[in-house]
Amino acid sequence: MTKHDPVADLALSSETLEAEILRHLKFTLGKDPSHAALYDWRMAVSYTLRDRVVAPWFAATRRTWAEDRKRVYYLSMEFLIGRILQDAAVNLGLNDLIDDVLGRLGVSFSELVEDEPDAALGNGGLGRLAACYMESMATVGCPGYGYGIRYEHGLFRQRFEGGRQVEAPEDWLNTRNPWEFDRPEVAYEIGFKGHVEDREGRVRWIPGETVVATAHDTPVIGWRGRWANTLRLWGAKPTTLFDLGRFNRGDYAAAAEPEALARTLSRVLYPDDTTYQGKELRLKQEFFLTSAALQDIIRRFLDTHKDLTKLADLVAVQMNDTHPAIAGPELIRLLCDEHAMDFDTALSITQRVLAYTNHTLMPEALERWATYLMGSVLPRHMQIIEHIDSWHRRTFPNRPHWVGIVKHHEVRMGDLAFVTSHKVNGVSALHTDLVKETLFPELNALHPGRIINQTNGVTPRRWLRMANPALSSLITETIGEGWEDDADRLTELEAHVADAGFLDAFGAAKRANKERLVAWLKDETGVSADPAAMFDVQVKRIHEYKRQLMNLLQTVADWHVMREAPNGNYVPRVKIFGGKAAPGYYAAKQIIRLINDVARVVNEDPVTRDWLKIAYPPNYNVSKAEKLIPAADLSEQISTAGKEASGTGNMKFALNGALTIGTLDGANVEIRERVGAENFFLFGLTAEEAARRREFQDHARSAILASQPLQDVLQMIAEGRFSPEEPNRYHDLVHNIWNSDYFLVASDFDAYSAAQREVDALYARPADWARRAALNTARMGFFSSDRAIRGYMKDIWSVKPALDPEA
Ligand code: 26Q
Repeated sequence: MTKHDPVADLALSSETLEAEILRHLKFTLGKDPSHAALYDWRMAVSYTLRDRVVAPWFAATRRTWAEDRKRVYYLSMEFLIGRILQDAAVNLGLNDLIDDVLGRLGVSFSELVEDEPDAALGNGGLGRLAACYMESMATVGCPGYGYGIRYEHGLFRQRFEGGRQVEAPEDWLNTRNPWEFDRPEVAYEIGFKGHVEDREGRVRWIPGETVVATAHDTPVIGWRGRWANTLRLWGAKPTTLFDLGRFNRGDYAAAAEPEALARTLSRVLYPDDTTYQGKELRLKQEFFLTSAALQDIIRRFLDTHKDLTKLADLVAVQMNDTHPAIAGPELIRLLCDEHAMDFDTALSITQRVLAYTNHTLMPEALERWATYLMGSVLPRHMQIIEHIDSWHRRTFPNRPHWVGIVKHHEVRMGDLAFVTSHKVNGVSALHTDLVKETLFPELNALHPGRIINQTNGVTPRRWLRMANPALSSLITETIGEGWEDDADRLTELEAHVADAGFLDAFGAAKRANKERLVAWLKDETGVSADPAAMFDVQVKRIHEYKRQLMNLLQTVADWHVMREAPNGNYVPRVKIFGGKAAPGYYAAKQIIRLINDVARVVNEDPVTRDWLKIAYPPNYNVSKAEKLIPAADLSEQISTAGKEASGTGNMKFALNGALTIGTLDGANVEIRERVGAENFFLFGLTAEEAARRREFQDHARSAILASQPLQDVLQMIAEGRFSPEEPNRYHDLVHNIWNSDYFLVASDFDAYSAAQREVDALYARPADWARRAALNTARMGFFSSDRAIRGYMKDIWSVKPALDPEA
């Protein structure tokens, strides 16, 4: 194998770069530099960078073909990518050069970066994980494709009116998307409904409706441009454009029907991330993605191979949760009905190809489809699902009677995904144990070894190098280059944590990030924050199990103490919240409103103004995370133990030198093991204790009665202290804590408060704080998504990296 240095290929003089940008401005945008708007410059720079991605992209694809390599297909209903421009610049090593060149042209690169809309094609953790994994596959040289839906509208935009969440449609495709290549020639028909014909054993599905899936490709470039993969997003188009006959007869609505069905399919991302609802359109979206992807995969395989029984030698398909779990039945259908294979062979190939990642234990989030709906939308698949289930029952006669893919007139997608896969993985050590013990105990006993763990990871390129240039420069000055794609090297920082000069520089980087955030917070929320105060941050989707409410109640308790004893000595804090609630999730929306109501009262209080501020910038998304996380001192990871599968925000914060206050939940357990118990503020019930605590009838009431501070806080809220215009506003919320409190806010409240006092005590010793923060950064390398992807490649996909780590 010839060794060449693609990094050298990327080397670019500033003159060439400038000429390329100006050429795009002129010929792609049709603009004279003197008349170019911010938008024109952004497009010109984006196209210039995209041009640089093409060579490594072609090279990677050619090598995969030439070496007949096995490839990975990551099927996900969500890819929460965020902005691409600066990520591409950083990975190509061109960030500083572009900054210079644009500066000379009188254009601000950071303004261009801020002008790009976020690609918010995901809800939260699961979608962002898919984006980190795409970037890591490109960095380690794992031949792979992401398959998703090109939603016209991503996750809704959030604003607050009178403290309440108001949703508006997101519109990322409003301006041209310079990163994608349309592939109108790559198109597949996707069917729905209709009936099944059986002619002497030759079964065929005759759909009643069809749409066409067309491909839109975005190249995903890895670190230093050594490899690139493709994110292929499917858009829906009508099969028949228009029924002219109907139109001429005056039936305008009916004439546009096929068009309407198609457009709704890829119109909008479902904004629920926890409660599952059996909506027909969602099932159609899931099948749309899955069928298009599998048809594309088989077509590509057959381009170079004949024998589909060898499919698993060249193809690994990863299902990101059960959302694409119709892949099992669909692959069997394609193999049997379209390629004349027998059922047993097709099932066995399917199992060797597919694998399934589980991201949740919460029963209300598990996908189950009513058999009548599945039978009506996908009649052939319903038959195949019944076949798979009876095959499994026959093959495992000792399968308990309550186990099955189809039960109580529902298709259980988790069981379907399990049975049609060769590996099932959880996303943290604790979560994987719970998947075995609580979610699939019977299937785990029948298929020992099928369930494995792959602890989540995040990409250090975006989440450290790009988002935190101040800390990144310090790291490079201290341990040299190359930690970005070899994050274990961050441990070399440990040798410097006794060095006062290094700790000062570490503190100064954090301080610089906080100063930037202060200006931004003022702009976004009107709240003035002191950069010397502790920045205490909880940003994530709003959900009861994540316990933003416990954080807020504790904040109110602190505020109360300060007001009662205004001559006391308090460690100043800025409490920062961020996150969206699913539009139909009433309890989560009440929590949002309460945070905003409390913030309004607290921020105006002259007594506490030097000690406590609350900021809730609206519309939390990837690009806001990139501003908030590097500026955080304290990371709130306080979910009820046993409920957060992993968390990935927890990793981003610790990597950026925030200390964590958290429960023994999800990946917190492993983060604490790695960074050291003395560098992590642990509190609260364990998963086991939480489950037992819940069985005790009066758990909430007894905890509240035992805690005067909690009683006082609940009383203030119940009396309308924060909602004087409507004193009853939080009656339900407070009533729920007293009488049900499934997520154990009351039971963990005192332990949480005590842990917060430890946090205060340490923050009052800046050198000790800085040392522990630096140790967090130094010991977080394990949580790089490169490590996670290598784990998937070895344990699930059996794919060897095309780039050896030394290259
Ligand atoms: C399902 C059916 C219909 C409509 C929507 C959905 C749906 C959509 C998104 C269900 C769940 C999700 C997202 C789940 C998610 O983000 N889970 C998180 O995954 C992260 C990555 O593994 C973990 O770190 C988090 O702990 C987990 O909550």
